[in-house]
Amino acid sequence: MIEGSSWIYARNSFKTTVDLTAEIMLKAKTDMTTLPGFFDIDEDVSNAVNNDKPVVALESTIITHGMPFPDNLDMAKTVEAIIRAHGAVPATIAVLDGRLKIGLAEEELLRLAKTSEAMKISRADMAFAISQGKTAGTTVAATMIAARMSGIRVFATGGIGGVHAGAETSFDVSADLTELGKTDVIVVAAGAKAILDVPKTLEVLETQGVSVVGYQTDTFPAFWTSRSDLAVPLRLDSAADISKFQKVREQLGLDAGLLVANPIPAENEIPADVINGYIRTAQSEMEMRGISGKEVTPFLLQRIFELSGGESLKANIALVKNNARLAAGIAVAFHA
Ligand code: PSU
Ligand code: MN
Repeated sequence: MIEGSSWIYARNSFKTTVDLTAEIMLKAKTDMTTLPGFFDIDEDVSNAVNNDKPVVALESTIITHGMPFPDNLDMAKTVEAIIRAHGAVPATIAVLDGRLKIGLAEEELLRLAKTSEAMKISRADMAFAISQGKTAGTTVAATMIAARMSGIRVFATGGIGGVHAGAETSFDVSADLTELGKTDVIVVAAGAKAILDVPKTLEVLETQGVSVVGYQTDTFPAFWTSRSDLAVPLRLDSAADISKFQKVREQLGLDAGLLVANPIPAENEIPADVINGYIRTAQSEMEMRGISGKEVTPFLLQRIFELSGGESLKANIALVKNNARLAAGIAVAFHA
C-alpha cells in the first residue's frame, strides 16, 4: 500500500494535486470482475458501483438472529425502500447456500427471514460458511468485509457489537470492533446497546483507530436511548461533512472504519431507566443459564423484546430506518 502510493507519487510528480487525488480515488475503486467466483452481485448494485453511484450495504444477522419473523422481513424491505427513496441502491449482504450475495432478491430475503437454520458469521467463520455451502446472516464485521471487497463505501445497521458486560472475565469482545479497526467502510449505527459495556467499547474503538463521529450529537447514543452520559469523540452535523471527512481518511490510507453514531429519534426512544431494568433482568437470566459466545447478543435481544412487550423491537426498527436514511444521504454526498 505504502509502496504503491509512493510509486504513484514519484511517477506523477509533475501532476497537480487534483490529478493525484483523482488517481488515488480511482485506485480505491474495486474491479468487480476480479472478485472470487462465489460472489453473486445484484445487477443494480454492480451498475451503481461501476458508475460511481451511491450504494448502501445492509447486514443480515439482524434478519436471521436479531428480530423475529415476520417483523424482520418487513424491516428488511422497508429499509431497502428507504435507501432507494433517498437516491441510493441498497445491497443486503448474506450467504445463501455458500454463495456470497451482494444484494438480495425478494424471495431470497423471504428465505433468510424465515429460516431458523442460518449461521451467524463474522470474520472467523465467513469462509467456513462459503466453503461448506451454508446459509448465514452476516454480522457487522462480515458485512464490512464483503462491502469493502465489492467497492461499497457506506453501510447501515442497527447497533454494532462491542465489549460485553463482564468482559474482564469472559473476554467477550465483538469481532465488529477489530473489523472496524482495519476495514475502511463507513458504518452508520445508533451507537452501542446498553447490554454492552459502552465505556469499554469506546476505549477499544479508540485503541483500534476507529473514527467515531456523533451525528448532530455530543454524546454517544445508547441504541434504545438517544443520549448517554459518555462524550462522543468527534461530532459532525451533515452528510456532506461526513463525506468530506471520509475522503481525507481515504487519502491518508488509514485502512480503518468510520463509525457514525446516529441517535434514535426522540419520539421512538425508550427511557433509560425502563430499558436498563429489562437489560439487567435479561443479563442475570443469561448468567443463570450459562449462555455465552455467539448466543449472547441474540439471547439478550430476544429476552428484552419479551420483557418490554415488543417495545424494544419497535424502537429497534425505528432506529434502523433512521440509520438507513442517513447512510443513503452520506452515500449520495460521497458520490456527488
Ligand atoms: N445489534 C442489534 N441487532 C443485531 C446485532 C447487533 O441491534 O442483530 C448483530 C449484528 O449483526 C452485530 C452482531 O454485528 O449482532 C454482534 O454479535 P456479537 O456480539 O456476537 O459479535
Ligand atoms: Mn461475542
